[in-house]
This record gives sequence, structure tokens and C-alpha cells, in this order.
Amino acid sequence: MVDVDKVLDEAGLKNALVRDYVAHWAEVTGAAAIEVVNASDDARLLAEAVAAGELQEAGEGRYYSRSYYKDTARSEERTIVATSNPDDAGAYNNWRPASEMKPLLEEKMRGASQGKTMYVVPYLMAPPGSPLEPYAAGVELTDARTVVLHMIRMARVGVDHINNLADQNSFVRAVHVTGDLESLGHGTDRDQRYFVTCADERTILHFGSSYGGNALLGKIAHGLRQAAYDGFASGKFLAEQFMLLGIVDKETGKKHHIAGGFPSASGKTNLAMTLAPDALGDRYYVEFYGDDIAWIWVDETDGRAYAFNPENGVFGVAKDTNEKTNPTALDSIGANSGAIFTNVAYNEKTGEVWWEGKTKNPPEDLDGWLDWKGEPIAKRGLGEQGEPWAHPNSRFTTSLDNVPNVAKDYDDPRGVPLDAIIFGGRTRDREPLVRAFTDLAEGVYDGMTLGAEATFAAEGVEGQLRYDPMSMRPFMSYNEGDYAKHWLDVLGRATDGPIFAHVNWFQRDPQDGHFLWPGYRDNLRALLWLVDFKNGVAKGTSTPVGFIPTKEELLLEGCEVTPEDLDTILSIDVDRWKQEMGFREEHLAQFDRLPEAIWEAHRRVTNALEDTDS
Ligand code: GTP
Ligand code: SPV
Ligand code: MN
Repeated sequence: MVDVDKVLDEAGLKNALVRDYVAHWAEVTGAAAIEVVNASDDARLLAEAVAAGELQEAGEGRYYSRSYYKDTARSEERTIVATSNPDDAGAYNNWRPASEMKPLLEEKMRGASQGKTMYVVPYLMAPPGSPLEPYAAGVELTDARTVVLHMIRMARVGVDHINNLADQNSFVRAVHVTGDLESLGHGTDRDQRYFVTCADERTILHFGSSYGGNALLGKIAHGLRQAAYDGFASGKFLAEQFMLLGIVDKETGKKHHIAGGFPSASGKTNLAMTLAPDALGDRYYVEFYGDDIAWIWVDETDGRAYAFNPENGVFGVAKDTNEKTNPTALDSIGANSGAIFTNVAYNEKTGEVWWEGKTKNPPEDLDGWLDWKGEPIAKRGLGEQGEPWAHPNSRFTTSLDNVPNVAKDYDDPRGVPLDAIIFGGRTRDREPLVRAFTDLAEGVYDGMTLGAEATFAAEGVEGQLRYDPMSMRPFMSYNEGDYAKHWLDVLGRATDGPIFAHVNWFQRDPQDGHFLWPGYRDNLRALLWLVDFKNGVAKGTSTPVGFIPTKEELLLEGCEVTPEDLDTILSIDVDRWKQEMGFREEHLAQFDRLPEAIWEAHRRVTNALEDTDS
């Protein structure tokens, strides 16, 4: 048996409730050793992970890891929210009673870390000093060293975050046990994996993975699921899968902040890191705040909505990241960044990494190159030649201080005032480049009906068209009707709140499939219009589904879009929209307790479309 008290004393971990929690799970999991982690342990842990073969060197202070080949994305089916209140059940949260799930998870975890070290990772999901700090502290217990190294990049890690809590009990208990990955029955009816958030007990129990949101519990499980629940239960705030950026106008010195929800792998990282198009670069630049999570509240003293990014790093999609699409991301994973790559292709002789879209063609000299499963590319049979080298959900992990356009005030505890909230996703038709609305209920309605193609970020759903409310479908922790009401309540407190817009960079030509809009850096043009619209400088054209820009209002200098494609993305296909309203009606009908204001918005849009000629 490990002498828990001795280890915790030596680590200076004083919070008595944290100590009890650690002792309990040390006993359950049967770990052979316990180690308390601070961010300053990073270099030592990296060296240990390399020596143990868990990480490989990827050149100039960067690292490479490979996860088990069946463990490469979030599992939505195996993710469960468990509470003692059946009213928390919703359409998406796979609600189960806590009384059933807690003993089950404890059983799965019993003895499952034998022979391993259990790392104690105290963390904070907020800039220190924030008004939401009482919801931000947590302690992840994990039996995987690579998970610890990811947590150090993605969250603020150290014992001080929990020793000094005003309420010593206000930390999330987040237990991660890897399990025997090769015998978990992935995707079968004997699947042993369980990713459970016991939201009303602020306890997270994840068993059976070492990858991404399944295992880094500060990020998705706490930063989104738990925090969304806490925000609702306290009535105080929203926790959303949103990127957060600032647009600076060098000419006027003004800055505008925009938060945006796009489903996983649909462009949040790209947008928050974006450079202005060359032709606009003298005047505008974008500052990065966050690429995956924003917590939002209203300060009733000035009536504005504020937001911050609770994370400390980026867990970004590698695919198609290159000098043209996202030079900022490449800088943020440059030499000595300490970046960790997972499931990309790796050259075991040179330490180089590669993924689809990093360069136009893969490296010509195949010597030393291994695909994401560790198989030599040079030995591939004819039938495997077209297989991707990197997994489509392969990622890079790097901390915010490596991101070259990170805003100077990114960790300001007061957050930044929000001017706009946008929703978007991969939609191949119907959705124009941007449509804006000033009405809160219409904005919330638009978020609740966000529909897009699912991506490789989740197991087994890619390409499928589905509704993904506010981009929170996989992270929803309570009832959707209550969720919509909470949005109306929180933002209803603002007297100078954000406007809303829906954006789409992914409309395609029905014949040859090309993207009608060049995307990436050019996306700033749509956001600049939105800022102008908010400030009354642009008036737009009124349509049944919101205001869309006129061609003249969009800054198109240097933009390579054909006039025909531009016409399509700046128009509304009324027939297609009328059909969509029927689907929306069915979609919204799944949610009980949906506020009447949302139904009213739906009826307003439906009627306006009926009154419009196609
Ligand atoms: P998560 O981290 O999974 O929540 O995803 P994310 O929303 O941050 O996704 P990310 O920005 O990493 O984008 C994922 C993919 O979308 C990458 O392969 C990008 O190349 C692609 N992408 C991003 N922006 C655009 C765009 O404007 N146009 C096109 N065509 N593709 C884009
Ligand atoms: C997502 O899938 O939306 C992510 C990555 O941001 S993960 O942390 O794995 O959920
Ligand atoms: Mn995400």
C-alpha cells in the first residue's frame, strides 16, 4: 500500500478534502505509487515518457505519441451524464441515474491501475482571479503520464490552485483510469468503456481510453459538461464549445470580440488563429483568445456580456494545417514549443511529422516514415497505398503562450466584452456566407437549430448531417429545453448584449463539389461585415432568415471568389429553406420544456418564408 499521507505532505498538498479524495481512489484503483504534479514537472515527465517509450522525440523540443488504434476520437455513445434528478435527462446527454453509474464505474476502476503510478493533477479552468473561479478548480487523477503532459499544456496545473480555495470543497473530482485498452470491446455490445460525468456531485469518472476529451478531463468533461451544468445550477453563466477572438482595427484603434460555436473539427481553431487577408492586413488583425471553450456571463453593472477561455492550450486538428490555411498554428508548434503530436505520421529516423494537407504531396523519400498506426509506409501493399498516413482526427497540443497572435489580455480575469456570437458548421447548401440577427430569442433559436455535417472528431458519425445545437450536442449535460431557457435568462440580463450571426464557409457547388467560398483567412471578411452591421455602418439586406450582406458592403479586395459563387453564397434559397423549417420543427419537438420564445422565433421565420416568393 502506498503511504498517501506521506506523498501528499511532501508535495505540500494541504486541502483536506482533496487528500480524502486521493486516498479513496488510490485504494480503489490499487495504484502502485502516487505522484502530485505541478507544471514545473514538465521537463522531468517528458524525459521519463521518452525513456519509457510513451513519447518519441519529434525534433527541437517537440514530441510524438500514438494512441491505441481503436482509441482515436471521442466516443459519443459511451459518454453519459449521471445525476440524481431525472429532470436532467435530455435528448443528447445519455442521462442515467447516478446511483446506477457510480458503483458501476467504481467496479470497473477497482484494481485497474495496479502496477501503475496514479498522478494527482490539480488544475484551474479559468484565468486566476476570475469571478467564475469557484467553478474552475479540479483535481484529475490519472494513471497515464501522457495524459498528465497534455493536461500541463491544456490547463493551469499546480497544487496552489486547490490549497487556497475559499471553499475547500469547491473542486471537481475527475478520475481517469486507462483500463486494458486491448480488451475493452470497442464498438461491440460488450463495450467496457464509460465516460461519465456525475454532474450534480461534480465528479467525473472516465474509464477505457487515453485519448483527447476521453482522458484530459479538464477540457471537455469539466470545461464544458460540468461547467455547463454548474452554470445552469447556479444560474450564473454559460459554458460553450466556442472559439473566442478579437478583431483590432488599427485605423480606429477599436477592438471587437466575437465568440463562435462550430461543431468539432469545423474551423474554430483556424478562425481564432486567422491572419487577415493580405489586402486587409495593413488595417486589421485578429487576436486569439481561445479555440474550443468559452465561459460567458453578464456583468449587470455595465450590462455587457463577458467571456474568457478557461483553457491554457490548444488541442488542434492537424489535418490540412499548412502555411496557407493556418501559418499561426505552424508557428505555435515550432521549435522548442514543447508541442505534442498524436496520431500523425512520424519519421523514426529524422523525427519529422506529417499529416494529410501539411504539404500538397507526402514526403517522396519514404525511408523511416511510419503511418499513425506505426506501420512503415514503404512496406504498404498495393491495396493500402491510398490510405491516409495520419489519422483524420490526429492532433497537436501546445500551450497558449506559443500562439503568436494570442491577445495580451487573454488571461485577464475580467474576461472580454462580447460584441457578437456566431454559429456555423459544415453545410454544403442552403446556408449563406453570413446572416445576422439582433434579437436574442432569434439568436438562441438559430443556435438550437445549428445543423451541420459531423466530422472525424467523434467515432463513426463523419459526414452525417445532423443538428448540433450551439455545437454542444456531444457536451450537453442537462435538458435542452432548460438549456435554451438558461441562455435566454443569462443573456437577457444584458442591456448591451452581443448580436448573433450564422456563418458558413463550406457551401459547395452541387456539380463539381468545389467550395464556393475560399475560406480560411478570407473568413475575416464576413466577420468585418458583422462588426459593421452591429455598429450600423452596414445595413445588409433583410431576408426571412436574417440580414445578409450586400456585395458592396463586403470588403472583397484581393478575394478570389467568382461573381457566380458570390451570388450563390449571398442569397437565400427560399424553397430549400421552407423544406428546412419542417425538419427544424421535428428537431425542436424532441426537446421538452423548450421556451415559448424559441417556438415563437421558429414560427416568425416560418411565416416570413411562407410570405416570400421563391
Ligand atoms: P475541435 O478542436 O474538434 O473542436 O475543432 P475546431 O472547430 O477547432 O476545428 P479546426 O479549426 O481545427 O478545423 C478542422 C478542419 O476544418 C481542418 O481540417 C481545417 O483545414 C478545416 N477548415 C477550417 N476552416 C476552414 C475553411 O474556412 N474552409 C474550409 N474549406 N475548411 C476549413
Ligand atoms: C472536440 O472533439 O470537439 C475536441 C477534441 O475539441 S476532444 O478534446 O477530444 O473532445
Ligand atoms: Mn472541440
